[in-house]
Amino acid sequence: MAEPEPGPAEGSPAEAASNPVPPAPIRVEVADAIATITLDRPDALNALTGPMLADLLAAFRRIARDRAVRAVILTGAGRAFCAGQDLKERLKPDAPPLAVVVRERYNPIINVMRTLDQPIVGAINGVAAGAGASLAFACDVRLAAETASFALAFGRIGLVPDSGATWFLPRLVGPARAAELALTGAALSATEAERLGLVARVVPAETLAAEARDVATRLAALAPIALAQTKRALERSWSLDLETALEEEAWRQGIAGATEDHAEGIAAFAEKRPPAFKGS
Ligand code: T3D
Repeated sequence: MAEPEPGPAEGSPAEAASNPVPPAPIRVEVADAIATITLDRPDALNALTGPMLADLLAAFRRIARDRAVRAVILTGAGRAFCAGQDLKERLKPDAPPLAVVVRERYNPIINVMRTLDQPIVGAINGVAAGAGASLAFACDVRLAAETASFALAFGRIGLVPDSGATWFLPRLVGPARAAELALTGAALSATEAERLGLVARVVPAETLAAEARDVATRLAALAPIALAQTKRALERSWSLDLETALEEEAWRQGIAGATEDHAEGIAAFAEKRPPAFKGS
């Protein structure tokens, strides 16, 4: 009897090639200075697995270093934006402790999003639940499809809102509504989210991608250093008194005012033409 053909040695490049690890479902497409990140696991409502979170963090870190990218769009494939942590992954016997997961997988993503120089447009195409809602809150500008909804679903599985949810929500909608939403986990429709100021605008589902692209295109045409400083000033404002905020604005204006882009902006205004900002 013939012996079976020996396979490639375990762990060898040949074995890796014959058993390729399926790519983590994060899609990143860069075009016209806009990076579009799509959470692409529609059958599980884009629930986040460990490899997905690692890829999402890597994608944001790459974008942070890429001066050719001037704006980012974050969206989900299919009918959901993101249903938060993949709960089935949590059932695995080797699932890491929750505090470790939050500290090592989620928090770095929220931190990189909030410190990114480039503005992030969240195109919230469907339900954003649990950490999926937190990802949406961490975007700079949120557009929601009529079909979108938000739910701090943590309480229903005996958890505490995380990934920045308890920090963003009171700042976005005020303490009273934040407490209600965080404690009850009640779903918020796109229309209610707009009324509360949680999203900038609600648009028909079929035009969401185009509208998000339009906002990102306008942001990508602006002066990158001024945009980055604006993001930082807004972020810092929460923890500053007015006097310090005024001083920080003056300091940031000094930075923006010393850029070639500012000179270009003034020249373009005088010459009645659109400015061509270079990020310098
Ligand atoms: O490690 C850690 O846990 C720390 C980090 C925690 C942060 C968190 O995000 S905790 C919160 C986790 N998320 C949730 O609790 C939300 C769970 N999902 C839902 O409550 C519902 O799916 C939705 C309200 C989002 C949508 O409901 P519905 O009726 O439109 O859809 P569905 O039928 O429930 O889901 C469709 C499929 O997606 C279904 O798969 P199946 O059964 O057809 O094969 C469902 O299991 C799957 N899915 C939805 N959410 C998740 C999920 N699979 C894994 N994990 C999910 N979070």
